Amino acid sequence: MSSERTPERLTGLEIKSPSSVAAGLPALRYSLKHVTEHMHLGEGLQTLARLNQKGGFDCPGCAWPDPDGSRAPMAEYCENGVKAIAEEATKRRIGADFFAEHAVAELGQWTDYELGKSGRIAQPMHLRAGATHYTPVTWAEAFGLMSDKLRSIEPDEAVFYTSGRTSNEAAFLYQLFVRQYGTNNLPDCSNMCHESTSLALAEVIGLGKGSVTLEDIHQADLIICMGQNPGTNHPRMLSALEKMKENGGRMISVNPLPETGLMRFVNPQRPLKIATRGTDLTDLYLQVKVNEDQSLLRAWLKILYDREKRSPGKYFDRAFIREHTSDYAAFAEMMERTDLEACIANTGLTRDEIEESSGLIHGSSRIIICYAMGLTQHENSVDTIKELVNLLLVKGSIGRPGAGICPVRGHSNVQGDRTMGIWDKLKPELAEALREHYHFEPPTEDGYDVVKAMHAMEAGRVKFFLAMGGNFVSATPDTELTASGLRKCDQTVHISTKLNRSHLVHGSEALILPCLGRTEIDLQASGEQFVSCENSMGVVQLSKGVLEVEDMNLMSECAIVCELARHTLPESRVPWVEYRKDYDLIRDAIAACIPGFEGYNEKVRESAGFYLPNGPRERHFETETGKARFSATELTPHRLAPGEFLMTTVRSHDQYNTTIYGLHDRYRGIHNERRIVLIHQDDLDQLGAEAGAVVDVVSNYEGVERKAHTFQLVPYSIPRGCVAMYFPEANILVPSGVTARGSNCPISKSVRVRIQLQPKVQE
Ligand SMILES: Nc1nc2c(c(=O)[nH]1)N[C@H]1C(S)=C(S)[C@@H](COP(=O)(O)OP(=O)(O)OC[C@H]3O[C@@H](n4cnc5c(=O)[nH]c(N)nc54)[C@H](O)[C@@H]3O)O[C@H]1N2
Ligand SMILES: Nc1nc2c(c(=O)[nH]1)N[C@H]1C(S)=C(S)[C@@H](COP(=O)(O)OP(=O)(O)OC[C@H]3O[C@@H](n4cnc5c(=O)[nH]c(N)nc54)[C@H](O)[C@@H]3O)O[C@H]1N2
Ligand SMILES: [Mo]
Repeated sequence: MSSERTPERLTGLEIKSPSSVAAGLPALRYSLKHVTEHMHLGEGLQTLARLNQKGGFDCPGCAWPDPDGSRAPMAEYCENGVKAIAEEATKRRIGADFFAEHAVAELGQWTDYELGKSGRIAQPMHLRAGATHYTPVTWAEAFGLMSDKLRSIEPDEAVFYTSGRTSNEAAFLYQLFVRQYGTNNLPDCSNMCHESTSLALAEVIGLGKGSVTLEDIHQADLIICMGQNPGTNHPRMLSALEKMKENGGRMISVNPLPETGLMRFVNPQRPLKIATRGTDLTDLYLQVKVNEDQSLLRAWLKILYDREKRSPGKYFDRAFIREHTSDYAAFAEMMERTDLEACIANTGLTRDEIEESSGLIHGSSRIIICYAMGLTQHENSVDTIKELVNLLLVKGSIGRPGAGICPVRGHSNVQGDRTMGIWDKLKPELAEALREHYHFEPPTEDGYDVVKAMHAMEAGRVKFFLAMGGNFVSATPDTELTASGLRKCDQTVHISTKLNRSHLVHGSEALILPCLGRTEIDLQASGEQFVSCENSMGVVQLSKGVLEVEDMNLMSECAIVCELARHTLPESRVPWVEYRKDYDLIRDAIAACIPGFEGYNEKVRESAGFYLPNGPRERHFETETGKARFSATELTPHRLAPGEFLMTTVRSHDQYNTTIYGLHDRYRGIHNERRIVLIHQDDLDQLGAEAGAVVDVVSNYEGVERKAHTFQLVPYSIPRGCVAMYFPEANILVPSGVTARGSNCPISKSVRVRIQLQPKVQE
């Protein structure tokens, strides 16, 4: 078995009933367990106390904002934020001895969970061409190896990936270096995440980001939460939803799975409330079929449109439409053609459910739509997101308090990295700024995004791959193709905190460069440094680590980029040495090159940080028409062949993307196993299988059969014809030739699959 596949061993599935309530005491208990597993309790608690506090560090978990935009004392933390910190602040170390003991091939047989648990990478490591083991290397040698390679190839033969934890400062330097080196090959995790959002929203509201603030969430009349599992992935969002409910707001949840976190919440930070049964969050739960959200939105719009026609001005906000929007005629024409019954049938929901929810929408004037991966990772995602905006536009529900669009971001600084210019495209404004400020001619041609990079590697067009964080082989679709591509590179390099599969699926030669994490003190020649991040609502705040790391030979991400640039581009006039010494100078450069960062150094030192400019929030839409744009797109419902299922991939409650904290998915009642397929009981019966049956899952796109071996069926509340599996185990099934139209995002949330029962093994 090759090392890119997660080992196909079963670990002992236990099925319990799903939880009926999120957070509360169990969450507190589990977070403490994670802390004590990795750290001494005292130190652990001290670290937690500094989390998201004034002068503290930005939680490396999700990108949800802090209350009131400030890192107030006793700011929020959550079970999964605590796990993220414990994972990073672990006292376990791996270095020369560990890598001498374990060959790369052996480590390839470890599960992701086992790899992650090994500890922090404590020194730079090198895998020589043909070697079986990583061996220690000095930092100077490592920079020499990389710069020699980079100087011997064409810039477009190098690829520079970024995950979303990288700070603004490091991201700005990184893209500056890569562009001065001569390429726009800057794929990032965003290409697999909210790329569809960035594209759709830029086109229709003039900014590829959300328009709401945390305060807006509290004030909304109605929140529609679609394709998102905040109880697990953005737990601090639940306290905002709790406030919205206390203020009399309502919530509709749209999700094929009944996610516990969306139903009821007991706030662990309001001990008095723990004693009570908590807050009911969702008023109406719509278990839509996988990827039929666009049909649901279209059905709502059709109902409202027809009624508006009968009673003009009663259902739509005519004044808003007149003053602030364009392209209404094309939208109206599409509505005329829309067949409501067909839309309803596509969703798998009942007419009553759709009527009731459209009633809630009609009765609300301040509406916010929150959404995440359940909407962005499909072929039609860009269109679905435009449909979300159509709904907000007819209601005039954008650019005023309590209303707007809220794409909930993933990685804690994924939005900031994009703001800093990490993108396979170079905006003309940034090109101009780089030219003016640094006196070089940046490349103007688009580079590779994630999927293009995978295909270029596979075609042998990439010689050098550098990852600023992340786990490329496991996070990307089409695992075997990615792995084969990585193996064709001359040199693969990872700037990482923890061991992962991408260190084991490598080019002829490989390097691991261990870096400081968010939680750690970053000491440079001019003293202690801090960095900054942008959260999901466009607030930029500083982040300063608190832990000392004297027992590891680490460098900061900023310092690594400066040294790599200095070695690779000796003639560069960028002050790399000074930037490394004093991050204030990096921020001055950002202020000079990126709009919205004027006075960065002063503003970021204010405890609440600062908001970046946001046009849609002010009803200022910088689109081609100068207004918010209606869209008219085609519906593309799924028509499955007999025996086919539409498979969506989800995160368990015990993982951070490809980092597996544990084997339990407590809220969903699935324990001790990740190799599972959630399936409707009737579909299970139809397959002639029982709960726990062992199966292989197969997908077939463009004539390529992809097979995931050895998964267990779990009967679950999910629409018929749909199944769910965990990311990253199921990535092997996700094609890379078929992607989201326009954004090229992998279709991780709607893959057509077949299920093959494995013959029963005699016991
Ligand atoms: N603890 C923790 N926190 C995280 C992460 C983590 O892995 N662990 N990851 C971070 C990152 S990078 C991201 S992007 C976010 C991800 O946050 P989410 O987007 O919440 O993550 P997913 O688990 O991918 O799940 C999406 C939800 O969409 C639903 N869904 C699946 N298919 C469909 C569909 O077709 N339609 C609809 N309406 N719903 C669907 C699933 O049932 C699930 O509830 O979280 C961030 N925060
Ligand atoms: N099937 C399927 N595939 C998906 C998704 C899905 O829902 N389904 N989701 C997609 C999404 S939304 C995303 S964002 C991507 C995630 O893709 P990535 O961002 O590439 O993956 P992660 O698992 O978050 O990366 C984890 C690694 O980052 C390193 N790391 C952690 N902290 C730091 C740090 O501070 N600095 C540095 N330099 N390294 C650090 C550690 O070594 C760790 O092993 O996956 C995508 N893939
Ligand atoms: Mo993400």
